[in-house]
Amino acid sequence: MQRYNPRDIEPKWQKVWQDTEVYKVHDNAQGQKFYHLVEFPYPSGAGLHVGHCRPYITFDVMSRWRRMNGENVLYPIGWDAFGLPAEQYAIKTGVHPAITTKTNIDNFRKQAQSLGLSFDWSREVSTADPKYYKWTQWIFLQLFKHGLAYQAESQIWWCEGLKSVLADEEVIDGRSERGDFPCERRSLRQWMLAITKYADRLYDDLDNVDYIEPVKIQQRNWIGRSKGAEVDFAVNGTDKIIRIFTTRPDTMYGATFMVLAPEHPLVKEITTPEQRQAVAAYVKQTARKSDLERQENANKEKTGAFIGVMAVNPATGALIPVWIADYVLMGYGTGAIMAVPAHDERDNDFAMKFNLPMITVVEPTETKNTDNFALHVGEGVMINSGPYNGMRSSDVREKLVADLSAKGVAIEHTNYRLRDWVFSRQRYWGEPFPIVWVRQDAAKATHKVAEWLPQTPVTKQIDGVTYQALPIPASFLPVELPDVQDFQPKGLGQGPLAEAGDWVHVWYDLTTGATKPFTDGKPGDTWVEGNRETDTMPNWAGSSWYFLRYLDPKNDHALVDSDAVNKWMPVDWYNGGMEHTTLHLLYSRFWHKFLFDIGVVNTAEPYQKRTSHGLVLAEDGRKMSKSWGNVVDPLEVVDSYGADTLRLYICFMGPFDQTVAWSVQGVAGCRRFIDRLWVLVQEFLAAQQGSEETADARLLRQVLAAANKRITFDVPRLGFNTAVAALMEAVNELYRLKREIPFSMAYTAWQAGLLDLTKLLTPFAPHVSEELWRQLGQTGSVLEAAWPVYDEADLASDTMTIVVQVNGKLRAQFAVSRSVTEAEVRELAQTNERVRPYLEGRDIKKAIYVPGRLVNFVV
Ligand code: ANZ
Repeated sequence: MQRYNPRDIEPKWQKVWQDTEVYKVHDNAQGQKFYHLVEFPYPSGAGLHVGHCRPYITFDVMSRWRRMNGENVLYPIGWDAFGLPAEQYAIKTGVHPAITTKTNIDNFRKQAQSLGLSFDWSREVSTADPKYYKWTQWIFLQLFKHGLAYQAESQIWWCEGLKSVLADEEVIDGRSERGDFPCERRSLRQWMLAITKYADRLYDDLDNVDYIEPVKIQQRNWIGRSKGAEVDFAVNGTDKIIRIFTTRPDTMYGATFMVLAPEHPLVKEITTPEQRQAVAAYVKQTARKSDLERQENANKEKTGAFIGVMAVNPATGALIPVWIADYVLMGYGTGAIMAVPAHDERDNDFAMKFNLPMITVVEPTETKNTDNFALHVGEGVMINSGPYNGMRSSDVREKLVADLSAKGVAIEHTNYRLRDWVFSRQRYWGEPFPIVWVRQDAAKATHKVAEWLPQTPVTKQIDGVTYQALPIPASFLPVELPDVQDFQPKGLGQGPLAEAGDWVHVWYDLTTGATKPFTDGKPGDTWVEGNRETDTMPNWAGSSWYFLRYLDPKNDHALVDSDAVNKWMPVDWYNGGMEHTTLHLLYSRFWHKFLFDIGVVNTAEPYQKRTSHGLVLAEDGRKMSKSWGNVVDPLEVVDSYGADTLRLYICFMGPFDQTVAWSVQGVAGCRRFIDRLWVLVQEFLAAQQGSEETADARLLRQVLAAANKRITFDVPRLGFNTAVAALMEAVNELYRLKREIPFSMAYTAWQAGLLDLTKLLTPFAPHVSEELWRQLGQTGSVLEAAWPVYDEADLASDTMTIVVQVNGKLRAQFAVSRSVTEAEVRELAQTNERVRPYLEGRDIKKAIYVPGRLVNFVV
């Protein structure tokens, strides 16, 4: 008997599939389109790991299953190839990031192919390829032209360890998401993208997509839309105004003090001389804390400092003291609040700690909570609120704002937690900006250049001179990354590109946007001296639109052809990590909406459905980590057990969305299953076809129909584990049945059954399926076979299995409809050809019938 040897089978079929281009997806192929997207990997030096395998394999299973069901499925892959590690490696070793990236990509591709993933490799994209980033730059150019890319000096995260600016989303608990270095707030001039202009649409359109709820919740919280009002408080004895944001203007009469964020610009101006020292000490103390720490501290003991001045409550005219405290964040609202200690918990803690007055203005309508009647955070009826007494707090909210607006001191305001996206990095390995800085007094752009200019010029000042950002028009893209000798960032505000003198210092043509090296000498009248932007884009740029490039990866004239967009968009199902919810997922929704607005795409949302897979932990239940030596290398599993075993195990390991620990036993179990199935088919192949096929094959059909039904239900619902369990059960059943229905007596039925089984197995274990398929005499590829159709009737429970014994010994078994009579069952049992030989020529003394189960002939 031929043994199962994945080491022979798998490379053999992988080569055949590659040569015959089975995975190539054609836009015009028959069938309903389905776009399955998985997050493309960063091609690190470490190669593919188990974390990649879970989504890639399970969605490969689903893609294959859909194809067998007649759908035209796009399941592409590419490389998120810009980023820090390649650059850090270059700093250490001097090897150019382009070289390491290429080596890593080649390695990843080979590894992915060895898992039997059905990616259409002809659509592969790499974000670091100039042919690709040409279009990333083109999108930036469009954002620039539409006024959505601008420069601003803002409080941003500076990471000394990475020598780079980071976006809020890239800093967790005050440390960099990559590298885990401490970060601090600095004021720096940066490129910004106006994602906040899309805040409402990003928020509201979540109603129109099918994302798992935690993703929607996290995005809504991140956008953090809250409706309220801004109210102006005059600083007593000065002409200064403190503007606050509140969601509870109804509690105005209870505002007994004010709190500014320690870094609020007014603090320096209005602090009284006596308080200056204490205030400066407090400001210094809070500067080191991240916003998150400060928010967490919100539950701990309050700290703060009085700045020596009083403000006027515009509703009551009362003078109230002004404090600073770290629980008020500069980055939210206006960075200042009116404190209402009777109705806000943090203000309440603060008032208790510093002995500040408290006035109750909202009385709960239900029975009073006597334990802590001083603090009531909900709604109720107004008291101590002048003309508003007796009204409901929810009604007062609008009325009070309207009344204060009439006096010019309040305005309705919706606040967002979302900030504009800090879009520049002081790094080498990223997309250059298609921007040249030119002295503003010389920047009289016309023609082609004028077409790409925003309404409001983007400018910056250096040593008292104003420079304007001028675009490199689309026809000159890409702006390729120049070679540099030294990849080391140059410290605050300067990336390695700043050292690429010839590349940076150019002549710029104000009519066409063409550039020439400055050393060439002035080319003509319309040319002016300029310096290229030397920051690069963050690694989130290329991934914000990659799913569009798969549709038309070689197009040199457009980002993507509109026919391809019409054919494939939106992505029907996107799976990826929860950690990308407020980074990549939000960024790409923003870019897509912008591309929708400028007519590049036809849908307001890029992804119709979003799911997320659970983590895979090491066997010891901990995270896989090199330092613990518990990392599972998927390729070692392929090497010792085969890719099909790995695939089955990844599906079988547990519910898709739950964290599971790796189990070597589980892997071995999956391999045993394939071995058993293999042996079953080999036994069948060794059997002879009988002269008569008399056995009732109904039970055989029932086993396959049951498995089919289960898999068909489970796979599109992410029930990969239960789908594999159904296959395992089916094989167990077939082993049982082969004793009752010998191959020779139901040869055709077994053949059909095993072919069906092979097809059911194909999405999960394509290599062994293909091998068995051919062994069973088929010519085409099982990958292109249609998913088997089963007959509901075969499943129906209106059948029962009758066991036939002769003198207590099992002689046959058959299925009959439940509606048959006892006499009919006896008749069928007696004439069954496996029973007949034992009855012929003998006297039947008795025939015992156990209804629905058994007939025993006593002879
Ligand atoms: C007075 C008040 C009374 C408030 C009351 C709440 C309850 P959300 O819903 O998250 O938007 N706030 C405003 N700006 C702040 C800042 N920069 N740092 C810390 N807290 C700030 O929260 C809005 C509420 O958070 C605002 O409404 C303000 O406190 C506080 F019974 O104003 B409230």
